Amino acid sequence: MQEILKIKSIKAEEILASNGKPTLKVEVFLENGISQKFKVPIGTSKGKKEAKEIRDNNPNYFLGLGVKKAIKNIKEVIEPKLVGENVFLQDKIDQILIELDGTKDKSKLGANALIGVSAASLKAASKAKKMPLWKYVSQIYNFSPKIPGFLMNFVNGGKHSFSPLKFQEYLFVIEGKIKVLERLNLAYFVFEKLKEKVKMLGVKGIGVGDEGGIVFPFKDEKLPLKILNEIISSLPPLTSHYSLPLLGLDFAASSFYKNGFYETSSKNLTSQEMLKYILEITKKFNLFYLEDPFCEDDFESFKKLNLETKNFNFPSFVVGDDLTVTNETLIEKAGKMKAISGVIIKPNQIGTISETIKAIKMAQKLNLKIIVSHRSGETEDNFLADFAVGVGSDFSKMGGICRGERIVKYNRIIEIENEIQSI
Ligand code: 2PG
Ligand code: MG
Repeated sequence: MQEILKIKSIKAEEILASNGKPTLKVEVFLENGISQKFKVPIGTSKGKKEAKEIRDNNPNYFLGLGVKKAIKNIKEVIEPKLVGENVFLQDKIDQILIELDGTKDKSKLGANALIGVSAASLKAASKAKKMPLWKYVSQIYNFSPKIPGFLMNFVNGGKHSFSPLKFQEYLFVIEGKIKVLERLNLAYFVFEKLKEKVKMLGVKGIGVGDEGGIVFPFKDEKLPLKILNEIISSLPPLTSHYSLPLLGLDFAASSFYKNGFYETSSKNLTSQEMLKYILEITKKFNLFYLEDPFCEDDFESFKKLNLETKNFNFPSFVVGDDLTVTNETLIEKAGKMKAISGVIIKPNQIGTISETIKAIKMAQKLNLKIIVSHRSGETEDNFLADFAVGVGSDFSKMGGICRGERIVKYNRIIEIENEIQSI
């Protein structure tokens, strides 16, 4: 018999995300007095097919970025319909949200309003069941929970920093074979060495980008790869039992694709030339992970790259983010045409938890690696850590070993590792 616990009320407030922009904090209250909050993250390099967040466009208030309209939608449209609904029926709650909005891209009520309510409901339900969130997610959606590998951000370029680098993220890949604190120990070592090496190049001040990586002060896209590879080969002996960490890139290529060309540091490249360039750096620097290597409409180039990397003698994943935007249909398209071998999952790209789950199930069915990811504008909410574990993701992207809103997620993963072991 399905247990019933009704939603009593929903509160929504304006707070700030890590980039200073307003976002929503949504709290769902249940009839037994339990409540849970979710703080909504914000993307910067967004896919054009992502669900749309609603902003106020009042230039005198946070330069138009206020979210009072989204809050009004929760109070006036969403709350009246969800009060009295059973919090344990997540799919039904999300279906009501989807129908109330009625648009394909969630632009009527706002994806920021919808994901706020959807995720806060999920958190409240897990609290009511007295279960950690990761466990609740794995049980209701039938996943095998696991601690994912880490894709940690060490250098921030593109739209995530003031760096002249065109590529957005230089990632350090730590597979899920060693304990979380050992991984963080490795990451700390690499981050400190990286800062030392960059200083040795004559740089006086080193900034931190949106996701906790350094703001690299040079435009040469290959230089961070060269430096990071040098550091990896000098890692201390404690890692000898572990297959060497590798590097990855989130190119976020749509952000430097202009008028049919990829504008790299040295020259403007056609898609074919970009493919050659990516293959060259992938081989040279042993790149394990290639996210959004082409612009978000170019499924064909993704496919060519995915095919070529299969011939390499080391694993290399081609991953869709802006290409697939956590959308079940786009993931199915990209997966079936073999354009990708992994997929980024971000709940606010699609707008509800149950649609996110559908996207994950589709990716699993097509044998794609699942990477649960933060956004560049994050909050102190650690939801993502539980969610990544609960859906049994292969990897998580939660930022560098720097900035509080990234560290809270790693700290939660440390706790979850202990929770999983004690079961
Ligand atoms: C990405 C994300 C997170 P944003 O492109 O993968 O790293 O960035 O949140 O700005 O879309
Ligand atoms: Mg990305």
